[in-house]
Amino acid sequence: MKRIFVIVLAGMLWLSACGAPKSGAIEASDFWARSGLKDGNSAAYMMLVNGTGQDDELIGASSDVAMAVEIHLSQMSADGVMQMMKQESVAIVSGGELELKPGSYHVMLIGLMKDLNVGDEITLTLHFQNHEDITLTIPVKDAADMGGSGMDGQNTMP
Ligand SMILES: [Cu+2]
Repeated sequence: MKRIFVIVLAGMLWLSACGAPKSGAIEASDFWARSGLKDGNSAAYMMLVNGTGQDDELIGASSDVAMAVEIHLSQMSADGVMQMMKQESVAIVSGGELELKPGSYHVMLIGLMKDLNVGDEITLTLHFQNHEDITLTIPVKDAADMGGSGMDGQNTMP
């Protein structure tokens, strides 16, 4: 019995000592949004790294450049059609990363309030289950220059 207790205690110490490197925050990098026309759609992309030491989830985003902002996942359906599915949340485990990129996860900007031209900047706020909001100033780029064709920015309403 005593021996089991010692093993459990050692295990707890090991877990606490070997957690992921902790920056104490979720950090966003490499963010950009695709250009688009007023009343059309666009999408924003980025890399998110969870250095908080605890699992978290991206649960939404908001921006004043679009009528609605949703988290989407683009996936090829069984019959070969690219589809976008709204995600209620996307997990980012402790020490893990979440890459939002063309043809995969993205922040969908639905119903643009104005043209998004290359060189413009938009403000986007990310919402998490645990972490505080992150507000980013995101440059608008030409998706063709970013190696992303994808369908995320097409004028298909989800
Ligand atoms: Cu989408």
